[in-house]
Amino acid sequence: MRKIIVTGGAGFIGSNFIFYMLERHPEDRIICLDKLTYAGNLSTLAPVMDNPRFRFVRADICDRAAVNQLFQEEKPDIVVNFAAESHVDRSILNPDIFLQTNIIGTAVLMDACREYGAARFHQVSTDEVYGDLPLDRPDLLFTEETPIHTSSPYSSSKASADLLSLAYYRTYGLPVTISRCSNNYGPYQFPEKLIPLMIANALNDRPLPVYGEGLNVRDWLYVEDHCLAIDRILEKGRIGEVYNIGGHNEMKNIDIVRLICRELGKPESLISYVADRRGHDLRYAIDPEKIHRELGWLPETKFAEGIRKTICWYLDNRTWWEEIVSGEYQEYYKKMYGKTDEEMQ
Ligand code: NAD
Ligand code: TDX
Repeated sequence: MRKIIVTGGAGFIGSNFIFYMLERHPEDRIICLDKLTYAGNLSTLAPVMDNPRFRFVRADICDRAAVNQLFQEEKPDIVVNFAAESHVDRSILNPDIFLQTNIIGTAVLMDACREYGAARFHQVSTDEVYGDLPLDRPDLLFTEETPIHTSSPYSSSKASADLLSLAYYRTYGLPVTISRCSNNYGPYQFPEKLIPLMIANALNDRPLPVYGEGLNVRDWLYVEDHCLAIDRILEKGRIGEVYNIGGHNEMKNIDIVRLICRELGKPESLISYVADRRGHDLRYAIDPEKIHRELGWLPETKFAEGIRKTICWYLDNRTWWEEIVSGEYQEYYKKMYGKTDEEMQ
C-alpha cells in the first residue's frame, strides 16, 4: 500500500487526480492537503469523503508546523504537489500570494519530505515556465531543454519552484520528479479560466470576453490524460527528471470560443473583444516525445470528445459552478472585466 499526500486536491486537476488514483489503484491511500482558497471546493470531494482510503486535511502548505504534523502522522511514501495559486490574471493583479504559496509552500513540503523520508516528491509544473513561442513558427515546440523564460508573476513563481525542486534533488538527493503540462480542460475547473468561463457566460447569455484579437494559441489536454501522465511518472519516471506533457492540440482562443457558442447554440454576437492581458504569451506548444518514448504515455481523449464531455458536465452540474461564482469571485470579476457577472446581464 502506498500512502500519497496530494496537495491542492480540492482544486481542478488535484480533485480529478484523486478520483483517478482511488479508482485505478485500489491499494493506495490518499491524503488530500488543501487550504481551501477561493479555488478549492470541498463539495468537489464529496463523492470520496467517506472512502476509508481517503483523508482530507485543511491546511496551508506554507504552514510548516501543520505540514510537519501531517507528515509525522502519515509518513507518506509519495507527495504530489498540485497546490498553487494558478490563475495568470490574478498574479498580475496581486503577485504576493503567488510567491508565498508557489515558492515558499513548495520548499516547506520538500523540507518535510526530507525530514520524514518520502520516497518521491512530484512537482506539478506548467509549460508556462518556457515563456512563449512565435505565432508564425509552427515548427517550434517546447522540449525539456528549452530555457526557462517566464512572462507573468504566476509563471515566474512556478519556474522558481521548479529550480528549487531540482536544487533539492542535487544538493540533498531528494527524489524529485517534475512534470510540465499544457493547458488542461475538463470537469471541476474554476470558471475564471477560459473554457469554463466561456461556457458559464454563454449559458447565461452574457458577454464572452476575448483578450486582444483572440489569436493567442494554447495546447489543450483533457484533464484525465494529465492524471494518467503523472501516474506513469510516479511509477516509472526517472528521479531528477523533467517530463513535458501535451497532446499536440494547438488552438486559437477565438476558435475555442466559437466552438463553445456552436455547441451551446448561442450566437457569436456574444463575443466581446476586450483589452489584452499584460505580457500575454502568444503561443504554447509542447513536444511530448520524452514521456512517450520513456514511459509510453499518449493522450487518450481527442479534443472533440473531451470538449463535448466538458460542456455536458457544466450543463449537468450547474449548482457546482453557480455556487462558486458568487462572493469573492464577483469582486474579482469586477476588478478584471469592469462589471460584476450579474451587472453584465
Ligand atoms: P486550482 O486553482 O483549480 O486549484 C488549486 C488548489 O490548491 C485549490 O484547491 C486551492 O485551495 C489549493 N491551494 C492554494 N493555495 C494553497 C496553499 N497555500 N496551501 C494548500 N492548498 C492551497 O489549480 P489547477 O488548475 O487544478 O492547477 C493545479 C496545479 O497544476 C497547479 O500547480 C498549476 O500550476 C498546475 N497546472 C495547471 C494547468 C491548468 O491548465 N490548469 C496546467 C499545467 C499545470
Ligand atoms: O476571459 C478570458 N479571455 C481570454 O481571452 C480569459 C480568462 C482568458 N483568455 C485567454 C488568455 C489565454 O490566452 O485564453 C487563454 C487561456 O487563458 P487561461 O484559461 O487563463 O489559461 P492560461 O493563461 O493559458 O494558463 C493556464 O494554463 C497553464 C492555467 O491557468 C495555468 O494554471 C497553467 O499553468
